[in-house]
Amino acid sequence: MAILEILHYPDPRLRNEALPVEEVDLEIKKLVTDMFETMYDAPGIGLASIQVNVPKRVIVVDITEEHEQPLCFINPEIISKDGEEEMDEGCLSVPGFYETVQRADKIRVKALNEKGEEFEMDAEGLLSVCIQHEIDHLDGKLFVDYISPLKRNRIRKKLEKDSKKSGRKVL
Ligand code: K1U
Ligand code: ZN
Repeated sequence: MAILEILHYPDPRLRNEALPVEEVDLEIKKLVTDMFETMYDAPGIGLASIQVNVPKRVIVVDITEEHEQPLCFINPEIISKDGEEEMDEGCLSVPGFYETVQRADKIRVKALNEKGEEFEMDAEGLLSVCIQHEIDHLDGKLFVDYISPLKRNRIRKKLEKDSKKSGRKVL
């Protein structure tokens, strides 16, 4: 098990598009284990592989306080959407900022689990929003892309300053 480094906006590697997983092998299973550990340690309610600089289509989610509903989605696809929902979103790659984003309220998602088995599930509310946020990461998209350029630039400048102060590499 390992805690992975989470990339911070505006790191350009967050804009990479993740490629489909061909086979759920030991390497992917270890990635899933490490992603859960990293998400719980952060702490967060979701994490996408792109955030730990692995461009493969893997996300993990657990919206419960007690860590009792760990969900892993490999090659996730939203097959239906319904309704609209506005929610304040945060992101482990954009630490310290929360902004309101509008997304679908209900979704049906198809994916492989950590055993490589295909499954479908319905999600609504926070779970639905979190899955949509994580799938956006796999396509190189961040929640700041939904807000005004003015707010986005303020966030970028603040995080660039923080990265320089902390000695984090700014690419
Ligand atoms: O993708 C990420 O960076 C994870 C992100 C997921 C998310 C949060 C809120 C709305 C949509 C997607 C986070 O987990 S940010 C941290 C957070 O929300 C949280 C942390 C601890 C307890 C509860 C929530
Ligand atoms: Zn995020």
